[in-house]
Amino acid sequence: MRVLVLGGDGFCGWPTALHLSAEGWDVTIVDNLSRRNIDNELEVLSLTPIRTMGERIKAWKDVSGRDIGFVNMTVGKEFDRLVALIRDFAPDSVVHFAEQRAAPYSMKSARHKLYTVDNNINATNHLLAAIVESGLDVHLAHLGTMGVYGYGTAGLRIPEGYLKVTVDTDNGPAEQEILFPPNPGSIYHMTKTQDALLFQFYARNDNLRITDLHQGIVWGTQTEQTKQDERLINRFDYDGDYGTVLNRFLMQAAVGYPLTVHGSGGQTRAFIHIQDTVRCVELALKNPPKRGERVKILNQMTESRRVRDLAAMIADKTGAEIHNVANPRQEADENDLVVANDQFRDLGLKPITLAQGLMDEVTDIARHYADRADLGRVPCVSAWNQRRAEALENEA
Ligand code: NAD
Ligand code: USQ
Repeated sequence: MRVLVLGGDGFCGWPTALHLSAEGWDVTIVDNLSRRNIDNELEVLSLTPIRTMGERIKAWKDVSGRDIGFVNMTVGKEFDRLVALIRDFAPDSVVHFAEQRAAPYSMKSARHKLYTVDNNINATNHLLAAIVESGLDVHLAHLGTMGVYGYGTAGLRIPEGYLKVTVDTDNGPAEQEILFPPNPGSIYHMTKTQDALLFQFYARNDNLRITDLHQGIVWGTQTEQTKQDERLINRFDYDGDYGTVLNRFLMQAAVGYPLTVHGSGGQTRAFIHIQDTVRCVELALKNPPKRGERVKILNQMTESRRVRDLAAMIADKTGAEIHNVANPRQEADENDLVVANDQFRDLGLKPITLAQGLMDEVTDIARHYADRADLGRVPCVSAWNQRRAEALENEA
């Protein structure tokens, strides 16, 4: 089985490429290394010492004896090269991680909004059009987000992607399943809701086989493969733009920085460990939709937690202090979140729980590499709007 991993140098993409290679897939990574350039722009480095793509691939060959290919390409800008690559490599599947994925980065300035929309929507549209152009029957698995649902669903158990509604017709009420109404909380999340429309269109118009994985916030760093050699280590983002909440709290606890809870911390979010991410992608690739079927949508998350409860759990285990700081985001202070994830459980996923993995992450990664941290990069300074910017200034 052959697979292209678009965005395979990133936090989720690199361990996925290794996992699929270890499982016997013939893997080629496509990435333009834009994430590494954004580190240069933001003047911050991954907490873990990630190696160059060349060193990573060589280390994997040393450890496993297996080859992984690499193509440096901007998906969304080099259409003819992309079509040629799909025709030459003839993948069974493409996994699409190649998007700008940080909500705070997407809200930093007008330029960052434009870049995120341009990069993400063009990447997805080029990929879909290229698969059609190639004439091959390629299954596309895209990494989407739980954030497409929004966080004000008033206790509704979020179904896997589609919503059952009753509509009035001339013959009386009729049931329909519609794409869940999009309710994005940032420009980044908005690009994912646009992706969903592109998928719906191409699946119906061109019979493309597409799976959209609505993933929660990924935590952890290492997988079975990235642990095998320090040269394979995965990236760990802790800065105010790219660091996600749980990994930030773990790093903050390790370096003695008070945990930065935004507002009351009543925001409830969905989480998944990176090891489960790579397993879910493999399960999705092994269980594609049939040609002519609608887009298969799965909720790729394993636990929902409130931000303040996460902070309390980590403080309890580590003795870290908690600071409630002004929230730079325009978001609900308190929300409930109940999510259906039956499909992955039915496919055999046995999730890693927060209770099992948290302390390993603090000691093996966050404390181990603490001296690489630049504490000046920890605060979240990207404000969603003028009102939020003023709140941050007043607090400073
Ligand atoms: P990441 O930024 O670490 O990796 C993305 C990779 O894609 C980077 O290596 C980057 O260089 C590459 N890339 C971006 N645009 C590209 C383009 N136009 N052409 C070629 N390469 C390009 O992000 P991640 O955390 O690995 O996330 C991967 C995907 O998973 C994203 O689409 C994100 O929306 C989704 N996701 C991530 C999380 C999370 O918590 N990290 C949660 C849910 C969903
Ligand atoms: N938060 C804090 N303190 C912090 C950082 C964040 O309280 O120091 C809060 C935020 O205000 C927010 C919540 O934690 O309410 C989650 O923030 P996050 O940065 O961890 O996650 P988010 O911006 O939603 O984005 C991340 C990934 C994105 C993915 C998304 C999945 O960067 O790629 O799509 O998680 S989900 O949240 O399910 O939409």
